[in-house]
Amino acid sequence: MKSFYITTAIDYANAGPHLGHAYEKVLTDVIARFKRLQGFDVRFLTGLDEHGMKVQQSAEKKGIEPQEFVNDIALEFLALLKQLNISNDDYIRTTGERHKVVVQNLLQKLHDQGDIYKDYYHGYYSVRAEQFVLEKEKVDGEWPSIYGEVVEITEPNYFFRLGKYQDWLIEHIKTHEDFIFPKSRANQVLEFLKEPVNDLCISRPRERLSWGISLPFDEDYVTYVWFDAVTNYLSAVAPGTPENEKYWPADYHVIGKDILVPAHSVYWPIMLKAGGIEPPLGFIVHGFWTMSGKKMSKSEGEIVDPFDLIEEFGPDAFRYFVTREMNVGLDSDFTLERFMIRYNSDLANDLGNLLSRLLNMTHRYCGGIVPTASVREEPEAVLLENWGKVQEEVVGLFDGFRFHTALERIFHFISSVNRYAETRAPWKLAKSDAAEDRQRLETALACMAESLRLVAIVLTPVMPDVCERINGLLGTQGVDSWEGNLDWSERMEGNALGKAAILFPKTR
Ligand code: ME8
Repeated sequence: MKSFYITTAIDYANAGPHLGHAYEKVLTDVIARFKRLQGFDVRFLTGLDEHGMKVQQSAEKKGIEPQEFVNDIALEFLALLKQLNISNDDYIRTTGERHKVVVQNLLQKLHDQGDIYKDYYHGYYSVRAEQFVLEKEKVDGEWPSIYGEVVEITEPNYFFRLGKYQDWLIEHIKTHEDFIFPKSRANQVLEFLKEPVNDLCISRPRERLSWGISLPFDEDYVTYVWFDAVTNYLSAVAPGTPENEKYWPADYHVIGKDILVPAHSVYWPIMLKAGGIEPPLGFIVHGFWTMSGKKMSKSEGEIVDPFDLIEEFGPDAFRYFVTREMNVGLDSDFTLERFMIRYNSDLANDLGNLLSRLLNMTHRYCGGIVPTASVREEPEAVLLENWGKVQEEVVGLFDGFRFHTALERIFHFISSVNRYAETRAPWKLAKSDAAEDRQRLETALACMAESLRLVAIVLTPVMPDVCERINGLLGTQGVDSWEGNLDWSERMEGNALGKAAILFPKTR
C-alpha cells in the first residue's frame, strides 16, 4: 500500500487554540480522510511547539514551570482535536525525548561537517518575535509595533550555512512544480531567494533562554526556535525505524501563509538537504481567517468564539462551514451571519430536509422499505445527469485541494434532488389510482435514497459524523474506498430505513 504522510504546523504553546488552529486541523483532516478513501496508508501528524522565549515568559508570569505551563496548553489543543473529530495518527510535542534526539543528531551532523559554525552576532533583537531584526525594517525610524521591545546585542552564537545551499533550493523549486501549493506562493519564495540569504543564527545563550533543546556540541546554548520546530515533521517518523521510515519524505506539510517564507520554504528544505535527507514533496499553504474583517484578536472588541459554535451546532457544521467558505490559499472572513446562512440553508434546509422527506415518505407510502426504481422519464434523466457531473469532477476537485468548489457542486446536486422531489411530488402521486403513478412514486423515493447514499460517500471526509448517521438511517454501511462506489446504482432497493430524524436542528 502506498504511504501518504501529511502534517499540520505545530501550534505555539504560548496560548490556547483559536479559529485558525481549528481550520488547519480540519483542512488537513479532510485531506487525510480523503487519501485513506483513495487507498493510501496515511500517517497524519499534528502537535505542539513548546519551546521558546514566549513560553518561558508566559510561564514566568504565571509563576509556574514552563513544562507545567505547556502541559496545560497541550490539554486544550488535544481537547480541540477531539471536539473536531480530527483523525490524526500521532501527536508530537517538542519537549518529548524522541524529538530532542532527532534535533540533536541533525545539529551534530551539520556541526561535524562544518555547516554550523560559531561567530559573533551583533544586531537588534525583538524579544516578542524572538528574532533578530534588521535596521531596514524600521518604519519612519521606529520598529514596527509587532516587534515590541527591540534591544541591541552582541554575542557569540552558532550559525548555519544557509547561503551555501541557496542555488540548490532555487533549482529545486523551479524543477518541482508541485512543491508549493498554490503556485503563486512559489513565486513569493523565488522572489525572496533573489537576494542572497544570510546564514541563519540558530542558537541562543542558555542564560537568556533556558527553555529549549541544548546544542549537543555546546551545552551553554539552546537551539533557535525554528530549528527545533520544523524538525518535528522528521522526528515523528524517527529515522532508523523501518515501520516509520516509509513515511519520509512527507507528502505535504499544511501550513498558514505566515510561516512559509523563510521558515518552511527556505530553512527547512536546506536543513534537510545539508543533512542528506530528502525534502518534503510539497507544502499546502492556506490563507488566514479574519473575524468581521479584522484580524482575530480579543482586544479588537466583540468576537464570536468558534468553539461555542462547535458546541452548539456540532463539529460537522463547523467543519462544513470552514471547508465550504475557504478557498485554500486565500483569506476568508468569519461572521456569525455567514455561519448561520450556511447552517440553515445548506445543512438544515437542503441536506437535512432531503433526508427527513425521504424517511417520512418512505414510511408513509412504502412501509419504510426502499422501493424499486422502474421508471426512467425526464425528471430521472435530469437527476442522473446532475449526479454524473458531480461524479466526474469530485475526485479531481478533492485531489486539487479545491474543497470549496467540490462542496459547492455537491450541494448543488442536493438542491437538485430536492427539486426533483418537488417535481415528482410523491404526496400527489399517492392520491392517484393509476399503476404508472405508483411506479413514479416508488421511483422517486428510490432515486432520493440513492442520491443520499452517494452524497453520504462524497461528504464523508468533510462531515464524517453526519455521514455515519445518514448511513445508519439509510441502512447502508460507509465505504472504505470511493473507487467503484460512486456509480449510480440500484443497491438501495429493499433497504429498511430508520425513523425520521433531524440532522441539523434549528437552534436559533
Ligand atoms: O506558527 N487563520 O504556531 P501558531 C488561519 N509554532 N490560520 C492561522 C491563523 C488564522 N487566523 N492564525 C494562525 C506557529 N494560523 C509555529 C509553527 S511549524 C513547524 C511551527 C496558522 O500557533 C498558522 O499559519 O502561531 C500556522 O500554520 C498554525 O496556525 C499554527 O500557528
